[in-house]
Amino acid sequence: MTEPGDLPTRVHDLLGEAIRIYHDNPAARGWLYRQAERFAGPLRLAVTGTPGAGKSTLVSALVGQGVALSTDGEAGHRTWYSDGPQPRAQVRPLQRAPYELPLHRDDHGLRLIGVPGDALEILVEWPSRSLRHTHLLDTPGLTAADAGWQTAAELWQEVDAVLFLSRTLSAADLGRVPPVRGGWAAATAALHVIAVLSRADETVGGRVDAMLAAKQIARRRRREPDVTVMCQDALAVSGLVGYAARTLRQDEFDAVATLGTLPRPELEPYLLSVDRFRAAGDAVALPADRRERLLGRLGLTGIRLATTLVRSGAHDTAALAEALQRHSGLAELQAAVADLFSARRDVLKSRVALLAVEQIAHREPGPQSAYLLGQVERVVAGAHEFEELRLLAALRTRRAGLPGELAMEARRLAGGDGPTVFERLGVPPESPIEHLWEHAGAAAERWRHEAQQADPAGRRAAQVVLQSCEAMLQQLTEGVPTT
Ligand SMILES: Nc1nc2c(ncn2[C@@H]2O[C@H](COP(=O)(O)OP(=O)(O)OP(=O)(O)O)[C@@H](O)[C@H]2O)c(=O)[nH]1
Ligand SMILES: [Mg+2]
Repeated sequence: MTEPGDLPTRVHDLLGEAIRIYHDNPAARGWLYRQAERFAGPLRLAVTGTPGAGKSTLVSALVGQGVALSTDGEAGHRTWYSDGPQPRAQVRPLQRAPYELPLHRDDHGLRLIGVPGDALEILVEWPSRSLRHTHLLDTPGLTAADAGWQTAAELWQEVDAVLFLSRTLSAADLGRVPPVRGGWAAATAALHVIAVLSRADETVGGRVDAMLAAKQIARRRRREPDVTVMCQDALAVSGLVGYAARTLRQDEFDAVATLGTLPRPELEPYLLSVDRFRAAGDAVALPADRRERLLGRLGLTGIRLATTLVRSGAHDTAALAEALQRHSGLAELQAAVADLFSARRDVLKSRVALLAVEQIAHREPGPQSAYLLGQVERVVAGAHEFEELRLLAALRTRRAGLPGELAMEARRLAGGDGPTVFERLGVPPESPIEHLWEHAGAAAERWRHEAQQADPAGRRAAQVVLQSCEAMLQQLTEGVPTT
C-alpha cells in the first residue's frame, strides 16, 4: 500500500476535491454534494430482478413487516424504504415537485391511492430498526427486452449493493443484469451483487424437497462462470416463508400444530396439492377459512415444512418462527448481506463514489477532468480493499483453492471476522503492539510461503492475504490506531 489512509478516507478526500473543482458549476456541484451525502449515509440496497420474482415480498421479509407497497397506478416507479419516526410516503413525479400522499395499511401491506402515472420514485418512511442502517429499494421487474435498460444501468450506479432475484438463476435471467463497461468498474462489478434464487419453495414444481432442491441449484450455480462474474454469492430463498416466519402469529402456530397432531399418513395425501388441501373438509380438523389463510401465508410447501418442524420439536411460535426462517433461506441471506454488504459498507460506497467522480469528469469535461480521472485511477490501483472483498466471496463459495484450515485463516486475515487488526490477527483487543507485530510478522511469513504454491487459484488467494498482512505491518509501523 503506497497511498496514505484507507480506501474510504482517500475516496472522501477525492469527493471533496471534485466538489472544489466544480465549485463554479452549480448543477455538478449539487450532484456531487448528493454523492457525498450518500457516501456518508446508510447502505443503499436494491432488491431487483425479473418480473414477479418475489421482490416486494422479500423486501417485507427483510424489514420483518408488511411494507410491500401497492398502488392503484402503473407500477413503473421504484420505492425506497427508510426508517422514520412515523409512517409517511412522498411521491416524486417526473419534472414536478415532490409531494406527500396518505399511506394506508391493510392485511396485504401498504397502499397508496392517487399515485400519478409519471411517478418516478416513492419514498416510504417506516419506523423500523432494520431500516436504520440500510435503505431498501424495491424496483419494477427487468424484462428481457427492457426498454428501461438505461434506467436499469443508472439504477445500478445509484445503489451500493444489489440483490438480484430470479426464479431459475438461468443464463437468460442473469442476462438482464445491465452490462458494465470495461476497466476497473467491470472488474469490481460483482462485488456488490448477491444473486437470489427466489420463490425457492416453488422450485421443482413445489415438490416436498423444493427448498432443498433450490439450495442445491444455488450452490451449483454459484461456482459456474456466468454466475461468478456477476455476483459474490448465490443463495436460494423463499421470501414468502421467510416473511411468514418473521411475522408468525400464535393462531398460525396453533393451526400448524393442529395439522401436526394428525398422523403423517393421514395428513400427507391432503398436502399433495393446493386443491386437495382446499377440499380436505373435516378430515384435517381445520376450518376452510383457516386453511385458506395458512395457504396465503406459507404456501403448500411452507405448510408441509412447518408441520414437519412442529413434529420434530418446534413447540411454540418462537421456535417455529426461528426454524422457518432458517429453512426459508432468509437467515442465510441476512447473514450474507451482513457479511458481504453491511460489514463492507465503506468499501462498497467507495466504489460507487469513485464511479460518480469518473462520471462527472466525463459528463462535465473541463480543464481538471483529466486530473480527476487520474486520481480515480490512482485510488483504485491502491485499493487492496476490493481484492479482499473478492477473496472473501471466493472463500465463502469455496472457489479460493485453499484447504479448510488455511481458508479460515485467510478469511480472518482478510477481515472476514472484522476489520480491526485485533480481529484480523485473532488476538484479544488491547493486545500490546509487540504482540501484534509478532503475530502479523509470523502470518506474513506463512503466507509468503503459501503464495509460492502451485495451484494458481490458491496462489492468487495467498497473495491477497499476504498483502493484507503487509498492510497490517505497515499500519503498525505508522502507529495508525488499530481499533
Ligand atoms: N410460493 C411463493 N410465492 C411467492 C414468494 N414470493 C412472492 N410470492 C408470490 O408471488 C407473487 C408476486 O410476488 P411479489 O413479491 O409481488 O413479486 P415482485 O417481484 O415484486 O413482482 P413485480 O413487482 O410485479 O415484478 C405474489 O402472489 C406473491 O405472494 C415465495 O417465496 N414463494
Ligand atoms: Mg413488486
